[in-house]
Amino acid sequence: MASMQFPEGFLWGAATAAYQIEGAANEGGRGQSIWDTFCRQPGRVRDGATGEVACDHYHRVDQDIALMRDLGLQAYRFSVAWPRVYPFGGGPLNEEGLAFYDRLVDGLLDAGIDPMMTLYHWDLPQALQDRGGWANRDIVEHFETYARTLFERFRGRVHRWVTLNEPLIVSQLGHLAGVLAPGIRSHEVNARVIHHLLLAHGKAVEMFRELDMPGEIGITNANTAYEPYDESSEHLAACELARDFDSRLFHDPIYGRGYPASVHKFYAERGAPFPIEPGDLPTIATPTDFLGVNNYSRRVVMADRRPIGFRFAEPTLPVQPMGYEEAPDSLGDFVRWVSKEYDSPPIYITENGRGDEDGTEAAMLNDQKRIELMRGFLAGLHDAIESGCDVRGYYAWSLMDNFEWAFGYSKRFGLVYTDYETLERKPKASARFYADVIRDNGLTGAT
Ligand code: IFM
Repeated sequence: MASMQFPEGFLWGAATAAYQIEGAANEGGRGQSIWDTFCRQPGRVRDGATGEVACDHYHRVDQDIALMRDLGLQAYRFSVAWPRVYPFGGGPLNEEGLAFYDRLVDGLLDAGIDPMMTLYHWDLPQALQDRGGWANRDIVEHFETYARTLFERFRGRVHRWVTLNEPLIVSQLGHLAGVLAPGIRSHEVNARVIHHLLLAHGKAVEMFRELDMPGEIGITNANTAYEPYDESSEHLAACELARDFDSRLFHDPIYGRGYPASVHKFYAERGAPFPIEPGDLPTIATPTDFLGVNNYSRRVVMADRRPIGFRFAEPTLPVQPMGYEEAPDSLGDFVRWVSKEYDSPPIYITENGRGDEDGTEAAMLNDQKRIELMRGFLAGLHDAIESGCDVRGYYAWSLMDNFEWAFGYSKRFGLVYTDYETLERKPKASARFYADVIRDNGLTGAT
């Protein structure tokens, strides 16, 4: 492979999320989250797994920062557990929870690693869910209070901020399919959830500007690269519909276009219109500094007569344990699509990676398939940058194996192996591969 150099100053990092790694679920004054509740409900999470211990990052934060430094990471994306900061969502602030993130952020800065803080990565305080969660408009005000607390506390120390992680998954899988917390299946609820997630994002960005915060703020969306089954007009139209429901839904409003008409109509016809109030759409469209892109794969889209008008074709590429096609081009393809669609926003790849089915430690450590796929993803990303896309950094998902939501601990996404018995961390072959990528600022023939 020819050498592929990334632009000077390109940021190389890795990502995690609070509930997936922290553990210490009942320590440090942390309140309950919807994931604590969901995990306790029989049959919701594979093998009855919970995030109670997870990777025990809460107690091993110094060791984990040293690990990042050894890998040469320049940046680290993590999320704050809302119930650690506000155990009941609103009400009393938990200083001990904030102190944990002080320690993390200061440790990262001391190690020369740039922190990217995500405000919400799915662990809503249960107390707020008890009052309707994201379906209740009051949540927006609670999110504002929470965001302000973090902005004021970490001002000048954290320069890159993400409001929400993958609102599409929160809505679709949490409130429509019901396979993630809080496990609701309702169009009516979901329409409200979608709108309030976007509004909370917009309010946080407005506040960031009002406080004249130094640094950058954006949202991270979940994305699939969609390809039409063939070039016929019916499949092309179906592909655009898939993009409306899964891609444009959480991008169009942010970029000032309001909701895609097709999605708007779908919910309105089900008696569940988006509860838009005057001023909401301009707030949601408050300009951001970057777009966070998460991508793992592609889907081929076909026309279908069923209600939405599209369906996904059977995979033709090898399928990973997560069910995703092994599609190395998907990252570059999506970045090219989103750049063209929204006038080339600055982009950080906030997640990208591959999940292995749990197996022997030896097999997990020698993760050649991950290396092969990452190499392909990065080659595609490099191509997209060469063609003019403004991509500024890449955060591999994930730093270490962790709690993969409804899959429990059965899927391993880490560059670093987690032994869940001893909680020992062991860098995989992919960690060494990635350390070389970082050192070389790209892919070299020898990598
Ligand atoms: O583990 C998740 C993460 O929390 C959100 N994005 C996808 C990852 C892999 O499934």
